[in-house]
Amino acid sequence: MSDTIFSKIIRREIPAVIVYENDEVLAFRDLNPQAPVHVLFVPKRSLATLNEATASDAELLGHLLLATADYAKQEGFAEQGYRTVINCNENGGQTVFHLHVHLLAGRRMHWPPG
Ligand code: DGP
Repeated sequence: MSDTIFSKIIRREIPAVIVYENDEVLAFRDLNPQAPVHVLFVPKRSLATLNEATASDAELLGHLLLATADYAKQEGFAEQGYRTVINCNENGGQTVFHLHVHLLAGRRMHWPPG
């Protein structure tokens, strides 16, 4: 199990603006926001990258996506739209090796992403 800055946020050892939590998932504002809303959804049980996920993690991955959509609906921007991103390893631009979903909203997104 990887111990990263996100594990420390989950354990409340370092501060973060926590916006959503349930038994499996914690969500907090990204330190370096790329949109008016930029929230990171992390599973409390850490996987370093999406590559480490196995069939036994299917429920956890489901919880991660459901929490993201739940938050978007709760905050009122689900209808207008948003983007979710999972970066994986070097070419994917991953810098923190605790699996996380970026939720970006509050502006029109561009395609293709950079
Ligand atoms: P990624 O590149 O997909 O691994 O995204 C990591 C994100 O984590 C990046 O957008 C910046 C954010 N981040 C890094 N360190 C911290 C931190 O200490 N607190 C918070 N809230 N976000 C962080």
